Amino acid sequence: MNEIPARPNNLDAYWMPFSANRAFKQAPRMLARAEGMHYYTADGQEIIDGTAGLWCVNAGHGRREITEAIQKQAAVMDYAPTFQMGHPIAFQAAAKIAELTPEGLDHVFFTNSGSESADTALKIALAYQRARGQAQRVRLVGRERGYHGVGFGGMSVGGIGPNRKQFGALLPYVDHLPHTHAPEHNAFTRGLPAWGAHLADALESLVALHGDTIAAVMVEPLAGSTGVLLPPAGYLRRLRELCDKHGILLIYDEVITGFGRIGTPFGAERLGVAPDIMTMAKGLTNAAVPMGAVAVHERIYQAIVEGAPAGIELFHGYTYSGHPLASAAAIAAIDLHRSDDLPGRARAIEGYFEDAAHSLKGLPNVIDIRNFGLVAGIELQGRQDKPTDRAVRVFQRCFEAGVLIRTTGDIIALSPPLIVEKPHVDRIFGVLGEAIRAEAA
Ligand code: PXG
Repeated sequence: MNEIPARPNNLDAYWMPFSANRAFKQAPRMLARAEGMHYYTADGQEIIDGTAGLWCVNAGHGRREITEAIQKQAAVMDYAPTFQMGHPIAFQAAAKIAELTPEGLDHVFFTNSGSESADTALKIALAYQRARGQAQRVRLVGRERGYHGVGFGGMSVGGIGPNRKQFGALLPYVDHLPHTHAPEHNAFTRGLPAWGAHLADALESLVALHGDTIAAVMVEPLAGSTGVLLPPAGYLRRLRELCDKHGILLIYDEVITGFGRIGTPFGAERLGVAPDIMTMAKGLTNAAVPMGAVAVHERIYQAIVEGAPAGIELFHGYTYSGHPLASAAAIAAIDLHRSDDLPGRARAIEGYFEDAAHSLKGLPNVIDIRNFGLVAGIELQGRQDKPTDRAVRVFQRCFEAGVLIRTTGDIIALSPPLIVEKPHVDRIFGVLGEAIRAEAA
């Protein structure tokens, strides 16, 4: 068997995603191995994982139970179609997910990523409105700074300018709510900010403008990749009420908040407001095999499936929807989620994590710190001439010192695996604090 070299000598062929390819290929940073809370570089340097990969390795790296489930399934049946036929493990995985989702969200459509989950959720929302005789509801509403992946639906409903500007006209009939980030009112808040519930009322203005043509609103219950933007207390309740009042579906993108990240299986529970449709990915399989899913309320499934003439009810799906290896990984990951009580572990350490995050207050250029569950955002004052540069350099310093953090703009985001322990928290924030200080010197 050919061994894969830890340091490949041809870096040209791989066009890396969301990366500065030229800079990376000048000074590559290679991760070669992972276990528990750590990555290891090709040189054997230990790097503590402050971000659970990309918000996805919630149970920690290299969990034996998941690896073995994948190996076992690969030996039994590598692949089978799910169009007009089935295999038991996909049904088992769907049932496991449905046990974990909020009441009523009992039907699960499989995808392979968060992006596909976002687009699937939007398509289901449109199909539902049509099925219930509201075909005029063709508009989709997202939120500024929202991230729903990179498909045309998620990108259009998403609200991140740089992710959109290379790609032309995007989807028509899309509008956006204002984002909820208001440091002038909420800087250095611990937990949900008090100011800003009324920002949900912007949906009333959109209804005034567009009448009964809005099909769905999609938001992250807590926005992660755009720099940790928290929902103000009462905001989601208000959004829910307005959606109900106006016949609009509420979709939560739980790709980051799902599977224990904020102390309950899904964000909907901790935040106390349930959606009609929920997307997930990442922690679903602990990222060991790509998989996404969309959980849908009984009412929506019934309207689309029971309401259709005989034959295919929803003209949507992927070759790999319910892939056997991904299904095996999902079942094992959800079993671990329960047996390790990952949401409980996150809750048990979130206070310590919060204190550690806020201990960075007062360091040079730190203009805001915000946190919820095992998510923290530390916002730096960017350099006027070179936005993002300060955070990138802090990232590099941390990496060299053996701590993986994530940056977006001049915001640092932390989201460690939910198995994180106090000494890991001390180390992550200790190294980060030193890096912020050194960068100001
Ligand atoms: N929705 C949300 C809320 C996400 O955070 C996606 C959809 C898309 O998922 P896929 O699997 O298609 O990538 C995401 C992904 C970051 C970062 O640095 C965040 C994501 C992806 C990559 C980097 O914060 N989130």
